[in-house]
Amino acid sequence: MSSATLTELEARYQFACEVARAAGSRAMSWYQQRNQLVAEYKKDLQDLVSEADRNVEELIRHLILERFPEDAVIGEESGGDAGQARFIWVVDPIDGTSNFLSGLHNWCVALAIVCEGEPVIGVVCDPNHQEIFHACRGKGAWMNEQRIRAHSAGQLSQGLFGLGCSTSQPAAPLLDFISALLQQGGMFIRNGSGALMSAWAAAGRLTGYYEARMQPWDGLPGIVLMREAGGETNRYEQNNGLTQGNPVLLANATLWPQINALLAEPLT
Ligand code: 2AM
Ligand code: CA
Repeated sequence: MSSATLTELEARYQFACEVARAAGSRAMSWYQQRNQLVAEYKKDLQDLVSEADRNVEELIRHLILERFPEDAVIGEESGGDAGQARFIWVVDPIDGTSNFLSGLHNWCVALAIVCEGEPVIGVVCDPNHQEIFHACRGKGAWMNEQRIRAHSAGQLSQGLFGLGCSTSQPAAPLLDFISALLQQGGMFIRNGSGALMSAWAAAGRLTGYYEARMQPWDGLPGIVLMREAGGETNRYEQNNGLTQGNPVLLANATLWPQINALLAEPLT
């Protein structure tokens, strides 16, 4: 466990929520004028970015470094270097950019803080619904002022299970997983924002969430949220997950092994 003191964590936890709200509000102003934005492509035609992503990330970086100059910030759009910093902020200014540019309301600002290799704070801000999901190690998981908990389902056939995918991963294993889930009487949903769906899983709206690979900036907030919501996660930190990304499987302790058993390569 990291050596972060309560004071260090509390100061950053409160501030992370403030930054996420400010970023959510800035992103919302861009969203309301989205017709003026030009979509640009990163790795392929499904991997989008625009001026809004870069501008919101710049705002987040500026706010964090003004308040905590000794911390490091790593962002999806502008990268960054952790250096020797004890607290590393990992930032996705807009998770769900494709939705954002298409006028679909499922997108969010996602932030996480890692201290000495441990993800300790996770925040997901959804300004379209005035919801902020937040968690800090040892303090539970919350949506606005309300405590949230993982879904209580005991069987795969209950509720909606969240799935994420992108062109970075092969289709066949995902199709096999979906097929196995449906054959067990389960049902899935994909909304196009992995960080937001993970937060919904932590809030018990979904029975869980799976994605074959999530980058740290969209994966880490849900990892912290689900752990603090009383659910299970895979060991996302292993094999350089904090810098390179890893698969993500979130669910309650009863469902987690049942879902994991449906994967061609079960997780640990
Ligand atoms: P983004 O909106 O921050 O780019 C959409 O399917 C989900 O996958 C979103 O969380 C999106 O994040 C992410 N995503 C989109 N393109 C991706 C890619 N090439 N590699 C990994 N994740 C990607
Ligand atoms: Ca993004």
